[in-house]
Amino acid sequence: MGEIDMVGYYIKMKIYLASICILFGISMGCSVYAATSIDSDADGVSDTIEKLFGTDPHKIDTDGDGYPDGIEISAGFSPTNTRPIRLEKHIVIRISKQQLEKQLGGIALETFPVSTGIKPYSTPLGTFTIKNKSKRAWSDIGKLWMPWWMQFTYVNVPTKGLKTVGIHELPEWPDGRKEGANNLGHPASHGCVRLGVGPAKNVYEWAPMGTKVTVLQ
Ligand SMILES: [Ca+2]
Ligand SMILES: [Ca+2]
Repeated sequence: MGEIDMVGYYIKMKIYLASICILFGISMGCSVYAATSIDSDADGVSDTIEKLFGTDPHKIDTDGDGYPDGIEISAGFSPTNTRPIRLEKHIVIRISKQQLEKQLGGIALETFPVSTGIKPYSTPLGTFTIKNKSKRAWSDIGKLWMPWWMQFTYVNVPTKGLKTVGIHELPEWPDGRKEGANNLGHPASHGCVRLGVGPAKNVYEWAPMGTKVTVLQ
């Protein structure tokens, strides 16, 4: 067993206890990818998504390695291989749809509404990686707080120089005001990608540093 395998098995051990919540149907904050579809084996992954992963929608642990499909997918591992194979995490932002998609191994797990940059501050298109994370970052340019901040690129703002661009929760001002969720679903930011309360923390905790971020028109 190589070093990478050892790390993988250690992580799998750490998530083992969490599998209890799937097996016994106890709500312990497990990720559930079954919101809009049938989940025949109640493992937290819809039949539709199981089909995409090639797992058995009627079997809680398709590869028989002791870890339910839902737990393996939630932790970023292949649910069809007994070895600890990590699948690539990828955040895809579609400006035309004003949506952010969490992909694992090329399969869309969840989609959330966003607000991207309003012209002339359109969110830059391209492929980037998460370069910096902070649970609560301050914007000197916007004079506002950005909860669950994940920077993925820079833009050059005339007279103000380089400005970081990232994904974050609806912003908050020092006087306590917070941007309303009614400003999701259409461009409203100065370049960043805003997520609602809940999805922002979800994506922050799911995506490690270095996660690929692709912004499409
Ligand atoms: Ca299932
Ligand atoms: Ca398994």
